[in-house]
Amino acid sequence: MYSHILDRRKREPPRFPETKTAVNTIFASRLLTSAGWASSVRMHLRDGRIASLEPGAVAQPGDEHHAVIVPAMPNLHSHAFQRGMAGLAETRGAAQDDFWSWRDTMYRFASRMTPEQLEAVAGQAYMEMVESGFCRVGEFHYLHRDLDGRPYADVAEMSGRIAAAAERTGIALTLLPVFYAHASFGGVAPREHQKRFISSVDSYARLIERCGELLAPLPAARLGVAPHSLRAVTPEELAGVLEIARGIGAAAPVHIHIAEQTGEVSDCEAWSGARPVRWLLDHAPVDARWCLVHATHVDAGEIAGMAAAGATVGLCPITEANLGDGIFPLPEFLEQGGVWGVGSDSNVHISVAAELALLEYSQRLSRRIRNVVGLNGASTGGALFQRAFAGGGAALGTGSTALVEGAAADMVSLATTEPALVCRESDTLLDSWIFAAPASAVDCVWVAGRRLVEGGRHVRREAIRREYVKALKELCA
Ligand code: NGQ
Ligand code: ZN
Repeated sequence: MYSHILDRRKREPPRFPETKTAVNTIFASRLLTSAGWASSVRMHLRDGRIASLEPGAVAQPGDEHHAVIVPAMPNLHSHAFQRGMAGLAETRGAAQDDFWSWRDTMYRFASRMTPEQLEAVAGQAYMEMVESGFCRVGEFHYLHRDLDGRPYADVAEMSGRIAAAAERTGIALTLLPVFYAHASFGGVAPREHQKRFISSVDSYARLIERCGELLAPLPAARLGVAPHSLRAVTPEELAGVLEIARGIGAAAPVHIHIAEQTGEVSDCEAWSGARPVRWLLDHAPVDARWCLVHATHVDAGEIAGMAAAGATVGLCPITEANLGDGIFPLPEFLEQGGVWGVGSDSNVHISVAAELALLEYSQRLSRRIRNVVGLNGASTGGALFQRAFAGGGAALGTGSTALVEGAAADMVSLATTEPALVCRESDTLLDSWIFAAPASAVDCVWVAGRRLVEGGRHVRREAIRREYVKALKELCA
């Protein structure tokens, strides 16, 4: 039961005694603002926000000095529990391995996880996210029921564990409780290994209500809805979920997995006569609140439709590569002005820089050209970073939180002593971080003004790791 977490919160609001939380002044030699790079910037932080930004300033005694500060990145799609099985599905089975055989392994892992273990595994995943430069996670959370598929006494027991892990690590949370009801298109009954995921529209309404209560003490948290996929949700259920989303608020994010696999596209065509993205655009009010996760297999009309709707495409390059999904037609989507962000999805490897590098590299490999995402004369790292940042904010319900006065102080300082970053300036810093630097290029990370990472290490790393090791030993016993 997560009620102990709620009770504890009531007594003692979330805080990080390990970090400075009061007024704080930072001096950055170079800082990436919404208007581009600024030099010699003094920044005052207050109550988790940037109270003032003064470029061209002179450092004052007591200022905390950093060479380079950039915004921290939103991670728009995660299944935190899957961090615990990273590397455990890399042996080919008797038949040809694919997404669906990986999913069987993942289901077996999910079927054993207790609430305590979920909290510990999510804690490790979120800590690694923050250490790599992510400030916020969109948790697409679907492990709702107990090991036998019965509802927990509290419908939001497992969601509470996700919130507790976010609180423990300091990452900002956009919780996306998943609605899941069927094994395939046309309302096929769920399989045995899907029994922990299942909701009815009524039980989902109760879940969303409880999640709202649960997130209330976390000032940066957001709540959205997540119909899992067109495979798992009937059109009637989708309408019910969207009705529930209206109860959260007009701007509540709506996330859905879509068109990740060619098998999913052909099944959707067999069911409806239309491809998945086409079906969705024709039957749902897709707009800027929506995040279409993967959208790997799309034709020209679907690309134009997604861009025109203003939806964010949620690209998860490392997971999509790991699962053999395919390659999103990014150049064509960019031509239409499409919005996209990145997610770490299966969390097989957690890294802001590696997600962005692989996104660009998969395009280079398939198109046999270079600098695909960059505009003429502009840095590719700069373009990748700015676009992923804007799309992530749009998808997670925060809008752009670029480093400007009044914005949340969610930021990363880069270690310019890192050989890969020596003699790099402005956007070539981003190019060199993304394409050329090791993980140690991240020095400090602040979320809501709290310095959670120092010298590349989360301030709670040891304790969080201990809890993770204990949970993994239990799960692997
Ligand atoms: C998930 N993951 O929900 O964790 C899915 C697998 C499914 C990805 N699609 C389950 N990458 O899609 O049916
Ligand atoms: Zn996913």
